[in-house]
This record gives sequence, C-alpha cells and structure tokens, in this order.
Amino acid sequence: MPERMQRILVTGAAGQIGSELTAALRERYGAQNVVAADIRENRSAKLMEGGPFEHVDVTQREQIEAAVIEYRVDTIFHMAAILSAVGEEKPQLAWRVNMTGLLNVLEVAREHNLLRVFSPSSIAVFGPETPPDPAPQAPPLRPTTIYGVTKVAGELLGEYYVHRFGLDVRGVRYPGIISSETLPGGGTTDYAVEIFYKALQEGHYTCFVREDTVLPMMYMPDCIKATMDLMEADGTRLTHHCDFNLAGMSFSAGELAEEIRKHLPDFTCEFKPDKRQDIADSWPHSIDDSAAREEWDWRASYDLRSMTDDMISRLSKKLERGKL
Ligand code: AKB
Repeated sequence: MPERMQRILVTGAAGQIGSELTAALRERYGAQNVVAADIRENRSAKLMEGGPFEHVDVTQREQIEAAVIEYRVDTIFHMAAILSAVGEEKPQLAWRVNMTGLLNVLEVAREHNLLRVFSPSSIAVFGPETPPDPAPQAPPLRPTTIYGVTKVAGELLGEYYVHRFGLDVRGVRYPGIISSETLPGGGTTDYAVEIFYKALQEGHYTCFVREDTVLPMMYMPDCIKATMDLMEADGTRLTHHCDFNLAGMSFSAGELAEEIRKHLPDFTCEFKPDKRQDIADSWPHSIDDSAAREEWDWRASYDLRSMTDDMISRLSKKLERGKL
C-alpha cells in the first residue's frame, strides 16, 4: 500500500473542482488536515467554515511555502489554473498562473520532501491532428490553445520531477466537468453546466457551441473519485504519472439539450457558436482511458442519463431553497 497522505493543501480550492475536492478530502482525511487555499474572494461559507483556509497566490512561491510549513503539509492537490477560454483572452496570464504556479508547487514539494503532488492536465493537450474517436493515450500532442500548451508542458515538467528528483507527481487529463455545487469559470466546456442552470431558471439557453459539437465530459462524483483513487493508488503499478487519459461520457450539445427536455419539456435551446467553437473543434470527441483502467482500476459510473437525472434533482432542490 502507498504511504498515506496526512496533511493536504488544495490550491484553487474555491474553484469548480477544488471546492468539491476539498470537501471530499476533508471527509476522508479529517477537516483540520485539509487546508483550502485560493486567491479568490468569492469563497463559499462551506469552504471557509469547513476547515483551515489560507490566501495563496500560486505565482508567489513564498505563499505556497508558508502554508506548507505552517500546516506541515505532505501532499498538494494543485487545482489553481486559468482555463481554455480565458487563456485565449489572456495568454500571458495563463502562462504565468499555469506554468509559474506549477513550477512553484513542484519546487516547494521538492525542497520540503513532500510525499505526493497532484497536477491536473486536460483533454486540451490534444489538438486538431489527434485521432478524435477515441483520442489515444500517447498521440503527438500539438494543441492550438495556450491552455493546451501549458498542460502539455505541465505534464512534461511533472514527469521530469518524477524522474530527475524522485518526486511522486500524478495527474489525469480531465474532460469537461459537470457539477451542481460551484460553477466553472473560463472554460470551453462550461456550456454543459450553464445549460442546466438556465434551463431551470429561465427555461431557455443560448449555447455557445454548435448543436453537433461532441466533447468528452464527466460528472463531478466520477471526477472526485478519479482524483482520489489515483492519489491513493499503489505507485509501483504506475507506468504513467502525470498524463492519464480519463473518460466519462461523450455527447453532443444537442443531445444534452434533448436529455434535459425529458425532465423539462418546455425547455428551449438555441445554438450560437462564438470563438469557443474553434477551441471545441480542436479537441477530440472521446477518450481511450485504458491506461488508467489497467494501472489503477479506473471506471466511470455516470452516463448522460444518470448525470442529467442527478443534476436536475440537485439543482431543483437548490432552486426551491432560493440558492441557485
Ligand atoms: C476547459 O474547457 O477549458 C476545461 C478543460 C476541458 O480542461 N473544462
């Protein structure tokens, strides 16, 4: 069995994945042993009251180091990142946050002999030349977005720290993540979350990709499970480290609208592609995740129907409580 993580720092803890990952880690490892860190002001009461919180800007290495020392952290889940759509608006910022931030995390982890680091990657590592159905584990990686470029470089940097310094760095290529707790921000796959909120609140959604756009997606419970399973996996079974393909489900934007209509028959959706369509068109439709299945027994649980049922049920309850 791998050595157990004891004290954990989560960067980007107020974000879409970070907020639910922090809650799940606090549940498993004890609230006081999981430090939430973020630069954002819009933090939920649950995040702030559920355990320790530190203001950390990942581009400032000393802020990461101070949290690691103060809480005797042995593991970092480094979730802070600029995503694809905002990255195209602000490429220099994307490089600074995604690359300087990751280098700072890896350096602090190396210098303080941390046990393990989680460094997420994304389907954005793939580009228009990748076979799209499914994207293999190891095709040539030639992304056309700055976000994708930082994710390819991040995977390689993580692997370098594994082989050069013996640091245990692990990561998966997340597909678009669908969730009901915290809205995503600045990604191309955000439409697959926004559509649920708008369907319930307004009965109508204007989708920013074409109806026939198919992308790989995953429901949050599977995302959290994958993240924790990989970090708890027996390292001696891993031949990959920072670049595991991860598949959940694949559907077109039109199919998603249709599935929602089964619950909300009056829901209408129009499709007005904007600049994000080009990003979506450069990504694959589905993912071959056999390496993750073989090396740490990964299996997704949710498909389009079960995810939609659960999203509608959770968001309807939030709407009733006036919390949507
Ligand atoms: C994005 O759309 O930028 C992200 C991702 C797929 O990494 N959700």
